[in-house]
Amino acid sequence: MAHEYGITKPKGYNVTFHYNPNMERHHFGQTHPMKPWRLTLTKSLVTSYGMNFAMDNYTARTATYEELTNFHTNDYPTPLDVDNMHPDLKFNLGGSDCPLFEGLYDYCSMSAGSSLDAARKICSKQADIAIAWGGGLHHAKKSEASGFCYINDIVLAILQLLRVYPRVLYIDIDVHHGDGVEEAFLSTDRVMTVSFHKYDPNTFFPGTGALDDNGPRSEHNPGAHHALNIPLNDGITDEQYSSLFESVISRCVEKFRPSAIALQCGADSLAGDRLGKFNLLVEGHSSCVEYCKKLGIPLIMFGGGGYTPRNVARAWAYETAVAIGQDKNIPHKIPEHTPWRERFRQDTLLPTIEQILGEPRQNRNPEKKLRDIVQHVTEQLRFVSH
Ligand code: ZL4
Ligand code: CA
Ligand code: ZN
Repeated sequence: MAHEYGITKPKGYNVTFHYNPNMERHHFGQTHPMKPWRLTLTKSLVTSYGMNFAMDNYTARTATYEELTNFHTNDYPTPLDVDNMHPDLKFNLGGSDCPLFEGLYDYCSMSAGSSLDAARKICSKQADIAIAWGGGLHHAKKSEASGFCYINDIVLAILQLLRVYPRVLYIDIDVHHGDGVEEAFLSTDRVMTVSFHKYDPNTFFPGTGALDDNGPRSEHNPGAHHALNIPLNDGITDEQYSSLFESVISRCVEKFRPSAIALQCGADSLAGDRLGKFNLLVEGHSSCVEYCKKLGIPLIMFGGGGYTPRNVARAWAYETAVAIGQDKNIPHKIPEHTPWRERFRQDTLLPTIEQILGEPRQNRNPEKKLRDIVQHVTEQLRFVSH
């Protein structure tokens, strides 16, 4: 079974994979869209292709209370420990989006622990690319849960990176606005945040992230102009998305000169997602990872949203292959011995839009709108130089 597809370590760079097998045992509730077992499905594809032979694999630690409070307030993580009877109606805990469930505190500290481990491997230069699919929970605030997120593992990981790297570029391709990460770094010029998302303030969560929302623009705020938002409409295609991504990110890299990149790979931007509304295929989604990898800047990759588990697993497994430079080599037929293989519906790693949706969703993103976005970004970046 080992090396079945001839997968070996990449030459000249190192990839680390941070995973905690206990995370997926947690349940948000019967019909809640967030299914931690999508991580099992992802891991199952990664190992059945033999990708583990090309990376350093780590069982992620759980983050400590002290680590969690590097961003969150001291009184916030404790009520997450619902097993010790702390249920609390403050902090937006216990609603339908952020329910209190058995083992919640452990789940959160595993997610944060894997992202922190990944960040530390980047800091110590033991990894050029570090992967933490259990992280990416971008909505959590300092002392508030929001949108299925309780602890902001991304903010914690970026704070870790900032100990070593002068500037971090945060990129968020989840279909939702990365509001928690944006808010955490609004007042610093050491972190630039860029979120691509569906934007409709009246009907789509969280309703923030308009094009001209670039943070407080006071003279005394060094973080001014360092928050970028790319609001999109339903049905955007691979071609439009990846060309927009390259236009925006190339300009950010040129002006901001990041010393590390943190990429949130939320898979709810894929076609056929239970919550998302785009027409992206794994090819388009992963082209963003490929682009970031080619920049040759230390890269940390997080998971995030993704509510059709079989497609989440496809995307994150394929993006793991991109990270190790094996995406062109692995067969597109899902290996026969893959655990849970029957869950994938089709036996291909890269289904077509017709296989996923039948009929593609109507595209409501005119080219003119996308050009205006690039124009606005270019104008914002005139204020940025490092
Ligand atoms: C559900 O079926 O838009 C939660 C949430 C629970 C189980 C049964 C309860 C039924 C969809 C969503 C009532 C559900 C009512 N159950 C949910 C304004 C809302 C208030 C809550 O990918 N109702 C809130 C959050 C978003 C809202 C998206 C994305 C996270 C991420 C990173 C977070 N909240 C309206 C919805 C269900 C549920 C079915 C749901 N919640 C869909 N969208 C939301 O960016 C991980
Ligand atoms: Ca986003
Ligand atoms: Zn999302």
